[in-house]
Amino acid sequence: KKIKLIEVRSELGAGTRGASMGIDALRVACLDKGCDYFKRFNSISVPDLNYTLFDKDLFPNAHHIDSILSVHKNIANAVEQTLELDMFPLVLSGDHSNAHGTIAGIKAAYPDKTLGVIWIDAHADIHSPYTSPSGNVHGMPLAMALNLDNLERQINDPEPETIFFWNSLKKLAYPGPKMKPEHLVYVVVRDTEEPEDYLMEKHGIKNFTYAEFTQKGAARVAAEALERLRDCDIIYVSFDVDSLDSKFSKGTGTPVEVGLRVEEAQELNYHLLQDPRIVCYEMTEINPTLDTENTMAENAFDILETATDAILHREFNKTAIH
Ligand code: DIR
Ligand code: MN
Ligand code: MN
Ligand code: MN
Repeated sequence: KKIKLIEVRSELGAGTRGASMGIDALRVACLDKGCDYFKRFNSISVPDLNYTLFDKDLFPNAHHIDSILSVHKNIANAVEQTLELDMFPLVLSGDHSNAHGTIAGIKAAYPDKTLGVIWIDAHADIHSPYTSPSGNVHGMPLAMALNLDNLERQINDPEPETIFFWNSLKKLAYPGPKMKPEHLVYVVVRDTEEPEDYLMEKHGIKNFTYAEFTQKGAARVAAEALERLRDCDIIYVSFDVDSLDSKFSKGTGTPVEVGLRVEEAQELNYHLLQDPRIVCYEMTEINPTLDTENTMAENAFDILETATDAILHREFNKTAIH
């Protein structure tokens, strides 16, 4: 199976500007390391709408949610089309709200398959406009995919326009929930708000904490995460670079202490991506404007190369066996 790079520069969901340059920072890191990575794969760029950034106050409980709906439609189309061409969509994206567009595209390509998601992140990203303390949509993609408003923990009263776009996003590409809470697995989530804790507890969503990760090791965590998704036909892995410890992720909008080392992230991604059910991978939230030496993108690029090797190696194994 061939990999296709899908470049999504939208940073509309982030609270800090600059993640739209993350892909270019990865390209610079690649050149500086003398790699030919970006010459090896076809790539397409999904149009973004960052020029609407001046509208920030229009939707205080979900900034830019109007433009984000358009961006997600574009992402979903690109991902769906790539899967239908029997290629592997490897999404490089600005901010993590884009992951919902990716999930919508996967569901559009495989409406009858059961989708599992492995979310490697410092954050749970399961807010809605009703519960978000920041109004930043990169904290909401999983609630869109799961169709969760979490009104039990409502703290905001979004305007009708916000609710209109929110409901449109939840319905994008598929009329109901695109996945079930029991088919979501978190890795190293460690910076959550109370409404998110409530949902994680209510639905029994598994989070492999960093303490559990260091105790069990990457291989066992990967095996256990995949085993939890045993009922799933297809799996999507979403890698937010702030899953890394803040020592290695200065160039991201919301760095958090006590997270993965670069080598640990490589090992985790390598083991996960051995599973042939994984149909799509995403890396997100690289913001080179916060990073003077481009260290964030260099670390992320090392992880991207390992993840890519795992996808290619897995396909090689499959061909070798059959
Ligand atoms: C926080 C931060 N939970 C929010 N979320 C981030 O604003 O909703 N997600 N940074 O990646
Ligand atoms: Mn995230
Ligand atoms: Mn995060
Ligand atoms: Mn099940």
